[in-house]
Amino acid sequence: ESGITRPKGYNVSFHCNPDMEKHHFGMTHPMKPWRLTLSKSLIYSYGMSFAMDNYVSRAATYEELATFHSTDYLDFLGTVLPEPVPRDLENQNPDLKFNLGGSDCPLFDGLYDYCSMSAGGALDGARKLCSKQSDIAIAWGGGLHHAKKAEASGFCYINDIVVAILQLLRYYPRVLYIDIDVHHGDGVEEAFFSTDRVMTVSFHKYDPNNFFPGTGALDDNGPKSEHNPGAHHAVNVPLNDGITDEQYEWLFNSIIGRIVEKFRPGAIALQCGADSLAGDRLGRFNLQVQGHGACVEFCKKYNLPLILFGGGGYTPRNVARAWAYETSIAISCDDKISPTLPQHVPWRDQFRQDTLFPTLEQILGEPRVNRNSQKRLQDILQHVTEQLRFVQA
Ligand code: V1S
Ligand code: CA
Ligand code: ZN
Repeated sequence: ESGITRPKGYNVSFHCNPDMEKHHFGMTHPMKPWRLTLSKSLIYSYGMSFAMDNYVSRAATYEELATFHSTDYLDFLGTVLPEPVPRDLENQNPDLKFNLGGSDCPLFDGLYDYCSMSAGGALDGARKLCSKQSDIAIAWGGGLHHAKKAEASGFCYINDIVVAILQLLRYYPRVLYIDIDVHHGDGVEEAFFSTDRVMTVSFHKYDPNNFFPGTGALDDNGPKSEHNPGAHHAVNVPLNDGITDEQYEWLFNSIIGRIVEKFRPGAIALQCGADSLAGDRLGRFNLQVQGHGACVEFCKKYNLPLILFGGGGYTPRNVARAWAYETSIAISCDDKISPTLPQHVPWRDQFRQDTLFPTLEQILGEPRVNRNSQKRLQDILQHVTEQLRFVQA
C-alpha cells in the first residue's frame, strides 16, 4: 500500500484502547480524546499496522497506579462522580479536593476508566521493552505529564509516564526522559527529583506569569541539597513564542547529544506532545510535522529501547499528522512515508490539505513572530553543558 514493510531485526509495538477515545472532558474543553481516533485512522490508512505488533491495552490495575500515586488520591478518583453543574455556575463551585473538578481537570463519566486505560497502554509498552519483545513501544494515549502523586493538574489525572518509567527502572539502571510537549513536564520532573537514575529534559514555552504551568526555568535543575543524588538531573529548556524547526532541531540535537554521551541511559522515554506544532489551539511555537518528527528520528538513532508517549495536542488534524509521521519513523528503516495522504482516510475532510506536511502558510496564514534569538539558544546550550559537568553515568 504505502510501501511500508516490516523491517527484520527489530520490533515496534503499538498500544491503544479504542474505549479510551470515547470519553469527553466537556464541550468547551480543549482535550479531545477523539484525536486518538483520528490519529489511528491515518496510521491504519497508511497500512502501518502491518509493520507493528498491535496490542489493545488493558486498564492498569489499582496496584500498578499505586506504584506512584497515593492510595488516598486513587480511592477518591475511583469514587467521584460527575456533578451535574448548572450552566451559569460552571467553574464557580468545583470540588477542588486533589484539584479535581475544576475546569482544567473536570469530573466526567468514566474518568477512572479513561485514566487507567491511558496508564495501561504506557505500562504495557514499558513491559514489552523490558522483556525485549519490543525495541520501540508506542502509547499515543499516554503522556499525561502534569499529574502528581496526589493531585490532578492540567488535564492530567494519572501520570502514566512515571508509572511506565518506574517499570523501566526495574530493568535499566538509567532512563532518560525527554518531553517535547509545549508545556513543562513538571509532574515527571518532580517524581524523579531525588534520584540520579532518571534524567528529565523538558523543552517548553516558558513565561512564569502567562503560560501554564509557569515552572521550568533554565536554572531549575533539581533540589540543590548536597545529599540529593537527583541534583542536576533535571534539565529545563525554556523557549519563547514562534520557535522554528531549524532552531528547535539544532537545540534538541545538541542538548540530547551531550546528555546521552554523559548520562549513558539504558532506555529513552520520549513524550511527543503535539501542542508544540504550529497552529495548535493552546501552543505558541512554529514547529512543523517534520521538525517535531526529527526529535523522534534523533532519539531512534541511538538504538536504545525507546518508548513514545502522546501528550498535549489540541488541533486534532495536526496531532494526527504528527503521530502518524512519528509512527512511520519508528517502523521504517530507510523507506520514507508518502507525503500525500492515502486516498481513503476516514474523516478526510478534517485534514483540509491532502499532504502530511502542510506549510506554515497553509497552517497559519501568517506565521507567529519568532521571539527566540540565536544568542539566547546558545546561552541555553551553554548552561546545559555546564550543568552536565555535575552528572556522571
Ligand atoms: N493554556 C491553556 C488552558 N486552557 C484551558 C482550558 C480552556 C477551556 C476549558 F474549558 C478548560 C480548560 N486550561 C488551560 C491551562 C492548562 C493547560 C494544560 C496542558 C496539558 C498538556 O498539554 O501539557 C498535557 C496534556 N490551564 C491554565 O492556564 C490555568 C487556568 C490557570 C487558566 C484557564 N482556566 C480555564 C483554568 C485556570
Ligand atoms: Ca515539554
Ligand atoms: Zn501541553
